[in-house]
Amino acid sequence: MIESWRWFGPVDKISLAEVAQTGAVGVVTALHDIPYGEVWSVDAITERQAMIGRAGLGLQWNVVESLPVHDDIKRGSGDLDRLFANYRQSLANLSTCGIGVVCYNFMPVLDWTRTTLDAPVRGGGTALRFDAVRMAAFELHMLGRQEAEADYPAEVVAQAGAWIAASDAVAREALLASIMAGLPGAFDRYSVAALRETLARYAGIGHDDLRSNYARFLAEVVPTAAELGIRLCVHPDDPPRDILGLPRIVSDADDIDFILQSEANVANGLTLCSGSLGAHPDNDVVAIAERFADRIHFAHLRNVAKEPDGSFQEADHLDGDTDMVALLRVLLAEEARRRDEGREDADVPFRPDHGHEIGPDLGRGAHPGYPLVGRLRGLAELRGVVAGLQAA
Ligand code: DNO
Repeated sequence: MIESWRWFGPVDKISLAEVAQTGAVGVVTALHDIPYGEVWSVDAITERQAMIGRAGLGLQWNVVESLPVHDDIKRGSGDLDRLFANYRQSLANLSTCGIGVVCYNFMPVLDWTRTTLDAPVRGGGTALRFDAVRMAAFELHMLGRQEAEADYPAEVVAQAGAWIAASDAVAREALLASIMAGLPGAFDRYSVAALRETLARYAGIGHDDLRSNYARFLAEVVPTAAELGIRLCVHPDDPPRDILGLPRIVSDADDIDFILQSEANVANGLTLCSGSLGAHPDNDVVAIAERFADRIHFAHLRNVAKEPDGSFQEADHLDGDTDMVALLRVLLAEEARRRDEGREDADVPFRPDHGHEIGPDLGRGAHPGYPLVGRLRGLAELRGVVAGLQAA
């Protein structure tokens, strides 16, 4: 397992020196300032590599997260030939620079979505939370999407009405900002009105349409990735369910099976995100990891605790609903299998995904979910489990 750390580039509040202090050796990053759909040039990539290398800390950019897929590709309209060509060119440039693992997602419009960025945890820390009542309040009463009533239990709909009635403008603004916080780049933060317009562009696009647009994307880029020796790895939907009336198609084992079979090449792989998959009540994350082990090129390790109404909150890395020890056992067994085959990609890069804000994290203003100490706690715990399993 290659201990890695997500770093958002020069804007990150956490320095590369601090990343090195965590013990991680891999840096997971992206060129967030390049607009979606444009080519990542060799110059831009090497500049970022030099920045990471220049620090002289023994760090290396080992995973791209993410090379974003333009929304036109997801919607299946627009100048797709240009977008596919650009994506292939970016892959070629990354390969020229020696970077071989590329994560992306196929979530329409938004990326990961939470309603609360500062849910209190023991001792005064904070955690990310998806609250079904607040999400319903947003959809029904801020966005005005009446159809959303069918997406929530009656009890949640009623509580959403109460939440909105008791809320003030500040609370509603904070809810919107929390929902938008998952978008990593400098682009595409929506106001309620802009979000409504963007959602309208998906009218009539259902699961099957999105799946066929996805299959087309894979057919366009996987052969190039395979030739270049790049391993693509899709990140699951977070949360793994439709939201805002948008279809989501990377949520469970059936979805993953469809994706991996649609281009049956190892270059078409999966980011095993235990937290995203673990938020679905029917997903057995350990079983999913076992089933698709040979296509896992990258792992995001974190945990969530689910609640009966569809809410969930991010738990400590070894706590929550997924048995992290069992999951690591599966990943280590897969690495051993690859090693036996003499494969160069035997070691799976992983990063401690998200973390609570604790101690000195509070008030430091790191990217939501990405504080230093909370993630370091996760990394240290995961490192301990790996060492224990390897010694057993
Ligand atoms: C959340 C992240 C995701 C991920 C993208 C990949 O913290 O894991 O935002 O980077 O979905 O494209």
